[in-house]
Amino acid sequence: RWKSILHAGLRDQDAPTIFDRIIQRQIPSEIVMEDEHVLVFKDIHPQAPVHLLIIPKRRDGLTQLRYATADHQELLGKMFLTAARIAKEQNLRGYRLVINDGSEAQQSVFHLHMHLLAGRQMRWPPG
Ligand code: DGP
Repeated sequence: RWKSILHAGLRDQDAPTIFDRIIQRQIPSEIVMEDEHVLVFKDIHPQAPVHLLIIPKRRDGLTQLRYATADHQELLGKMFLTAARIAKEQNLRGYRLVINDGSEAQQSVFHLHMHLLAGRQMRWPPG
């Protein structure tokens, strides 16, 4: 079955992810903010005192940032503005935004997401 789906032009990672179940409230998560387009919730494996995930509610082909087109421009801008607004609301002194694209970059969930990390001194380069 997957073979025929792949032949239909879909990528193998277009299968639903755990984030769909979070969006649909089929599994619990600590939701910080939600609107029509984006959902923000706490990462289950926090790498900093504040570790949020900002995701589009409709994946719309964005398993990875690399598949972004001009059609996604507004959504991508929305994700950045959401991060900046939350950082302001939570009075974060400094914060880091991360998008892992591809397994070499340690992407594990193939539904575009932006990590917002804060609450501790960051180091550079990241591991
Ligand atoms: P990445 O490695 O960039 O694909 O990040 C995926 C993140 O998703 C990772 O930091 C852990 C988080 N995550 C995975 N499964 C769940 C889950 O069921 N709930 C929550 N809240 N976060 C999850």
